[in-house]
Amino acid sequence: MKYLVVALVMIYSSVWAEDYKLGDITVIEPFSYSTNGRSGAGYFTLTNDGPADILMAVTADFPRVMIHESLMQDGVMTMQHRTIVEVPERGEIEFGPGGYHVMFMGLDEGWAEGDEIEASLQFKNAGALDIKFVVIVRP
Ligand SMILES: [Cu+2]
Repeated sequence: MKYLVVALVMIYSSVWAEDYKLGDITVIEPFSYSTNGRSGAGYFTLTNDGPADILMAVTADFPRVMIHESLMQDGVMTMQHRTIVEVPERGEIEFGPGGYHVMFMGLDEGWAEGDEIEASLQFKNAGALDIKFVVIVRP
């Protein structure tokens, strides 16, 4: 029974999530939450098995795409624009709710579960990595 559960979990996670690799950099399971609004956010875990690199930009087919970091300031959650994100040598960066995220602005229509949002991560050393954020329902 235990093995069946493990197998089902593995099948489930492989349906919506994919990893993307470029040299020493791996972007794990990029995802977004469904939205009816004019903006959406993208999340992933990024690991680096090599020397330090810099995430210089994220590009996608929306009017504005930025890297943001959510921070608590005087008890209020604010979003700050980050022009770059340093990727430490043999390190890991978490893009997730309440922290770093890719902000997509000026959406024509919302995102629904199962949509795939194409984007490209531009690294200073590694180059460009095309990924897809899979849209899931906010838990
Ligand atoms: Cu933001």
